Amino acid sequence: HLRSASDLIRLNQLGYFSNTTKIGSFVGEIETTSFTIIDLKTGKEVFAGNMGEEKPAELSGETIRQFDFSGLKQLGTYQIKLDNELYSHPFEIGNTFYDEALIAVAKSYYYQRAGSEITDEHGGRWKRPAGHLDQKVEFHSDTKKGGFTASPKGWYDAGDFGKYISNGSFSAGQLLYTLERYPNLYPDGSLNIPESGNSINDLLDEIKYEADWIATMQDKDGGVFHKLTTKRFSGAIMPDEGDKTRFIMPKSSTATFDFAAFLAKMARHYKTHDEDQAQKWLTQAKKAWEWGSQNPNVNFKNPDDVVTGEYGDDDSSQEQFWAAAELYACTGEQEYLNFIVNNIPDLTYANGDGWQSFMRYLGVFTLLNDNVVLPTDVKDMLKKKLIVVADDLTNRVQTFDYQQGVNDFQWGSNSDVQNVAFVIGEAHHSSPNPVYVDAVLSSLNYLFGHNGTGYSMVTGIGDKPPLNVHHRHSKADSIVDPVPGFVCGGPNDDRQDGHEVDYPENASQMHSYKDVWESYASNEVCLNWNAPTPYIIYFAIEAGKS
Ligand code: G3I
Ligand code: 9MR
Repeated sequence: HLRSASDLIRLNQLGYFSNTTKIGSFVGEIETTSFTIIDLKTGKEVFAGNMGEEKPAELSGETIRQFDFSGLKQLGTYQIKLDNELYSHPFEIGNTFYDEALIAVAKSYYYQRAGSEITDEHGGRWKRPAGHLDQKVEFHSDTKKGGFTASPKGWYDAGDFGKYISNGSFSAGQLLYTLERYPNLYPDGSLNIPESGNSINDLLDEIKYEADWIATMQDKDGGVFHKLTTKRFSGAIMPDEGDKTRFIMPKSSTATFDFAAFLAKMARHYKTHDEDQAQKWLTQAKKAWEWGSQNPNVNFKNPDDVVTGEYGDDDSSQEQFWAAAELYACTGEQEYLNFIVNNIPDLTYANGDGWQSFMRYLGVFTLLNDNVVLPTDVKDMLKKKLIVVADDLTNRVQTFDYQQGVNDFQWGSNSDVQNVAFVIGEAHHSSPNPVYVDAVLSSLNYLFGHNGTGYSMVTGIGDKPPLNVHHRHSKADSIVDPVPGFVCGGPNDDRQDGHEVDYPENASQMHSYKDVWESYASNEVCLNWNAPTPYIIYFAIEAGKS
């Protein structure tokens, strides 16, 4: 009984849980104020309701009416129907509709492996030869080192083939935190990667592939090189076709602290599997901390002949706080505790808070873990601050057009929406509140189609996912479907690619998105945009059960 879907009805294209709130939106003008829901198995109407008042959705520049169908609890597959002519994307009411996405968003990291063949067994249609072995990488002249070093493995950052320490550490750290919260997520065998069957958690195995690269990026003095990239971006080629020289770029304070934080965290997670390896990482992390503490203002700027991603950030204090938190959690040493109590960060969320500032939350989450011993007043204060910011974020979610936490859409806005949900999710673990659950669920609704673009924002997932992401191997292989499981950047009001992309005239913030390869500013994929996703999907699955 499936009818073709209209883009004017926006909802979570995967589904809704039986007992949670269910909201969708209709965009545009229509005579009717009522809606019905059709059961696709029988073709029968099983639910009827009235849409809410028309309201201007400023961020998308549209008029929308929202409708609430929380009353429909019967498991099944459905379409919303309006005025006998418009049908929504099909969606489920059930318990398993997130299962495929949960696997895909973590599996995406395997597909990003540098220096590794993607095999038929583990990669299916997206198998490919290894690219960028990085066994002999040249030091850029600005490092003043000369010569070469081996820096293999790790994940490609995004749609490009660079490897960037800040973003790699931050993303891997957020994934590790997810395992701290949900240790049973992605057990051995669940991701079908080459390490499956070694009795170690599959996501942890995947993260180790990144850790092995990250650990190569430290200089003898403890400082950490910012990135490993070519001088310019390549065209849309397959990884194994890259033939331009790759360079180790100069050191930075942010990369050094991110490295320290991540490797300390990794050491903690890996101790039971390989004590020696864990000890090596911890030693490296401590050395990085020392260098960073003595050199907190070495800000990275691209050398004159380099244009690849800068990941510039002139304030390393958030990274340093995160590093102190992880090193303290590992060692219990006074030096790190002193830093923490003297540098408690402001957790207030501000528009534009992106990857540069999210690390402070990671530090706080680590410190709030029951196993981490802190003076009681410090722990209480951190908890209070977390609740204050979560209440503010929840309020934002409830206020903005499609119940998403963001009203200022910049590069990678989909990650901002998710990181807001992540913080709210952590507040819920600290102080359970049904309002927090609703806010996380509605952020996921946004991600999977209840938004101003009408797309489910994850490749291969949902009825209308992006097909033309800015991801070089997805573009260069001859397969129509992009490599699955990637969250694309999402609406970006700055439209830095505007000279190449035909955005709608006077595009609103939410319409500053285009599913075309050229749109690197709205439709690229990136490690850190996928990093919050496993957590929030799993949070939702747990919430849906109760
Ligand atoms: O912070 C300012 C904000 O204060 C201002 O209001 C706003 C409006 O112009 O701009 C904000 O800065 C933006 C910054 O992202 C915020 O994070 C810059 O304009 C914007 O150009 C910058 O984009 C970064 C982009 O690289 C270009 O350098 C993204 O954050 C970053 O995620 C992205 O990362 C790239 C890597 O460089 C290369 N690999 C792919 C990856 C994903 O696209
Ligand atoms: O393709 C590049 C993408 O991977 C980067 O994230 C992005 C931002 O640094 O830049 C893209 O490259 C574009 C370049 O910055 C400007 N000219 C067009 C390039 C894409 O075709």
